[in-house]
Amino acid sequence: MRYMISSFLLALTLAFPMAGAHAAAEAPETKKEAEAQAEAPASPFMIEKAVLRPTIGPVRRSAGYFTLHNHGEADRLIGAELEGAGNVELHTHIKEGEVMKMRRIESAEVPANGMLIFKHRAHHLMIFDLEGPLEEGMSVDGALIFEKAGRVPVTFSVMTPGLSGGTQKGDGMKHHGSGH
Ligand SMILES: [Cu+2]
Repeated sequence: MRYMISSFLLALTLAFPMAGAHAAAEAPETKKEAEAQAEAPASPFMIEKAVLRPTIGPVRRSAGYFTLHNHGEADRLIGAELEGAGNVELHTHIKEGEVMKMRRIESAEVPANGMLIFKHRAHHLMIFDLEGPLEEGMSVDGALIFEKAGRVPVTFSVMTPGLSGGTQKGDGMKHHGSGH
């Protein structure tokens, strides 16, 4: 964890040191807090609307979306993982003439105190080689991987984004069926 900590996080860190030897000497309440924090390491990110598209028939592919709020310094999303998926790539859509095309991207910028939005027809996660189908209502654990903040766990809900309101306006409800 090499990211710069905000004053809020700094206060937490000072109040509840995570170093095991020190924590062992703390009062029980404080120890509990320290343990809770150790399980879910402090992250400058708040991730919402983490959604995966249901799979279609035998196709073991999906797309993932989320809205990330960054309350810290700038970072870069450099990868993602999903339980039961062989591979997850970062993709974007670019317009070439009249045609929208998908391109793999190596990373995506997370602005300081800003947002990173993955949504239909923009940046999105492409999920390959799923072990089984993704059905509406399922929850799937995964993680987003950042250059500075490291691995940040996230739980995705499987739902059709157009029905969930999980994507931004102007997004279009239509889907061409190939999981993008
Ligand atoms: Cu794609």
